[in-house]
Amino acid sequence: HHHPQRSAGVVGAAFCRGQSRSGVEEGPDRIRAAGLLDRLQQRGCAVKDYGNLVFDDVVEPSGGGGLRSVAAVGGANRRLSEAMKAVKEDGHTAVMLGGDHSLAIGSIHGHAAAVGQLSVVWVDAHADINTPLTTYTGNFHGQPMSFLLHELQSKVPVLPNFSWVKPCVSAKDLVYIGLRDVDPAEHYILKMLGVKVFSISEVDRLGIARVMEETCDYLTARGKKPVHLSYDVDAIDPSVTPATGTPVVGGLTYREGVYITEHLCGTGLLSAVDLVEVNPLLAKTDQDVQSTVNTAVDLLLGCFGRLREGNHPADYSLPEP
Ligand code: 5AB
Ligand code: MN
Ligand code: MN
Ligand code: MN
Repeated sequence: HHHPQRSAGVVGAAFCRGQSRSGVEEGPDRIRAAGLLDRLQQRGCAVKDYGNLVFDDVVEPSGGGGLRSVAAVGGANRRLSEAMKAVKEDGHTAVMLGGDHSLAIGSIHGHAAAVGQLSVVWVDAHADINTPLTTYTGNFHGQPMSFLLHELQSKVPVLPNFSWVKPCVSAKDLVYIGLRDVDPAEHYILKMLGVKVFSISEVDRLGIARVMEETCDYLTARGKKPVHLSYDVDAIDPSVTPATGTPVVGGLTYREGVYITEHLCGTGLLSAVDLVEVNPLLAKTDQDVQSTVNTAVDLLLGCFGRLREGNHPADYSLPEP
């Protein structure tokens, strides 16, 4: 059967237990309420909304070793992995609306389960590559990449509700953009594995256009693989996206942030995107919430072909006088 060239399969993951601040679970509904689905459809993009996942109530085992909500995070990501796999098997470009960034475990795992080897572009102020043994906050939203990388498998203990997770990404298929708050252990891991990083300093030095060219050259040098874009809104400067749990000064501009999505869309390789860490309860004003949510929508529209130069339908014709 036929799948349209570009369709969005949207999964909401209203989950906050990968970190400590409530409100990030409102992300999916706030992003929908800002008109994401309508605006994709107006652009001629077919949309299927899979709704918000229902997560089991989980009783945490005692102990836990300082890790927050380990069984809940493992269980939620298992469900999300199955959902993302199904969205990909239905032929869509998958959109995972978070929720906190621990959800990248299930999102990327499910994506890889459906399509095989992936490239991952991780846009974030943070590297989110702590292991459960290096984290000093205990928050899983700072750890997802450690569960996904083949190269870190021997450093990651098996945790309650995590035994289903199989590493599925190679370090050479991962590129970071926007980093500016990296823990010492994370910095060590990035250097040890030789991960390609365009920190915010490289964005300053090279400009975002060259960063994106080099990102795509690097990832496609060993063959073109489907791209998973994992976009944390805290990559963008907090003056633009203040409603987020771990803001860091000196981030990407709105224009740099959107450019990343336009460029990746233009490669034709974008296969799934996460949009995470929108927390409407952490803004001081409603305008701050709107700015954050509207930016999230614009990033997603960029992933589906919206160009700031303008667009027109392929069958457009001028009215005759
Ligand atoms: B986010 C920190 N490195 O491990 C940690 O927002 C922050 O998904 C993680 O990027 C930030 O808790 C997680 C200190
Ligand atoms: Mn099908
Ligand atoms: Mn993150
Ligand atoms: Mn972050």
